[in-house]
Amino acid sequence: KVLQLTLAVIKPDAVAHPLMLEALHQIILDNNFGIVKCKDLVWRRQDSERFYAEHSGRFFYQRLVEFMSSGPMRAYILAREDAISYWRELMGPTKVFRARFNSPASIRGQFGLTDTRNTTHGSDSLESAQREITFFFPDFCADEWMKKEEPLFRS
Ligand code: DAT
Ligand code: MG
Repeated sequence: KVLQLTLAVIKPDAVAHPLMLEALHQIILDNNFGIVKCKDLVWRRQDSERFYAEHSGRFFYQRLVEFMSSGPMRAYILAREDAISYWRELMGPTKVFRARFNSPASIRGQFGLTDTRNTTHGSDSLESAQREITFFFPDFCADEWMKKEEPLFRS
């Protein structure tokens, strides 16, 4: 098993509720992620469009873009063994109905409101993790960080 970095985002629906934000932050800590970076930010509409360009043309795209630029978000770079798939697993399925009924203990199962307002984002592959980390944290160099910091997470 190797240490991985992933990009996790608490979306505007959850940041709007302090208790939900706190609960999600605690889930990150309870699951043994290292918090490498964390920042609060608000997207302009064009940030939202650029980040979700792969979905342009889908029926939910306008709704998604508007929602993601509707208020503050919190972005994390998280470190853990298998961080990418582990965080995806904690989030649960994209669709709220599936999350509620098939994975009720997952983040989306507990907190998701609709298919769009689904509480969190997580990178889904090594490639998207790299791209998304750079999207949110342009000054962050993963290679440098791995070289310098990995020993801290070995035990
Ligand atoms: P995920 O966020 O699980 O990686 P995705 O990459 O397929 O899911 O889609 C990105 C976001 O777009 C998702 O978090 C919410 C929105 N979305 C996806 N499918 C949707 C749908 N069928 N209806 C409404 N919104 C949707
Ligand atoms: Mg996705």
